[in-house]
Amino acid sequence: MRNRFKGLAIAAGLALAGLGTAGYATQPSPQAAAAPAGATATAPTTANATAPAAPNSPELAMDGAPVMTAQPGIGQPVNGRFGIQPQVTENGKFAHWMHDSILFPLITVICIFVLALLIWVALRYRQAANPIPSKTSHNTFIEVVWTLVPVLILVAIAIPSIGLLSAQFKPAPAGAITLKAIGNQWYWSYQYPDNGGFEITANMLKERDQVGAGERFRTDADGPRLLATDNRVVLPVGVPIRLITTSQDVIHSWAMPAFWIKLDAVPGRLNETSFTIQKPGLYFGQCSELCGARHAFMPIAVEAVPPAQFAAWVRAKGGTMPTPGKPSDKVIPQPGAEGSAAKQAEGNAADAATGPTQNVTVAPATSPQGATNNPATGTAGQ
Ligand SMILES: [Cu+2]
Repeated sequence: MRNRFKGLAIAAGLALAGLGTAGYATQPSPQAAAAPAGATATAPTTANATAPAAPNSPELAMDGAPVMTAQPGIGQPVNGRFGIQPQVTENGKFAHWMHDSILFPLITVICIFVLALLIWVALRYRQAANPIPSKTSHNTFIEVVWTLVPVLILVAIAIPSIGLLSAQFKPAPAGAITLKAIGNQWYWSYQYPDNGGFEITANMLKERDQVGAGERFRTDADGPRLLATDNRVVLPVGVPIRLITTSQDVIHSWAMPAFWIKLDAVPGRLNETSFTIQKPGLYFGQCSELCGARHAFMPIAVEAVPPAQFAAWVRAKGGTMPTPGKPSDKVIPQPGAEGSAAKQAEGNAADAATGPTQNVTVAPATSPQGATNNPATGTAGQ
């Protein structure tokens, strides 16, 4: 009977999900053709599907394979392991310590204490062992204790907790590099407004048996299944990052467990936080706000590299590095606003014609988007 009910619930869920996708398919979205997973087998192979990866990218080796590969247990989940991923930001380290040293021991002690009380009461005061119950109804001392002790425990937790909360919303300091993450159904696109405003698109890499001939598929060098992306977000180590999120369609959430970051990406709105990555490495995260049929297939891969390598990557993408020491105080335009990335790009190109600025070509990264059928040059964030 329970199984039958479970079956019914699953069937109803699937039916609803089907209705949802049917609705999306009617929209004139560039994703519409790529949305159903099964469609990839029949999708026509576009001309750039077989194009080699950009050879001038410092992220890629000579054969086009990623230079940085995932380390076991770092920046990704591990089979059968409990707990929080190793943290590489200050807030993350503090939160990890708070979880392991305060919250978890406290929860364990309280649970064991309450369970022991319950067992003791059930055994000691059961009818057979205690035929004539006491009529005691008040005990001032015990009542004061069971009010005061929980209050003190909560205050002890609240002090570090509120500190962490405020640290998570601390604005980025001067000299921060801005990363603007834009959620799309169902992939992420990124803009680097402090670096010439170039844009990259990151799609999940499919498995070998899910792509057509000649299309790019995931290898172990790219990262774990469902977490590896075709283009990684590259960020410098030791430099404050201002993360700004927004969305093109529905609410997504940019979540990176190793950075202690989870920031909702809301259409028509900019959310902001900041962090500094302390260790080079490859870190994986996922969209963490239920955003539709392919919610589970829009991973995030961040490659944290030394600042010099970041600068090389920015130049390879056609971007520029901000003047050292100059605060990054650029006003980030709302999506669709007059000063959005494309408009700024025009401005930069005009500067290049007259000023000493170099490498201001803002041609978006051309990467083999054919494998995922997403547009290489989207209108994301416009
Ligand atoms: Cu999403």
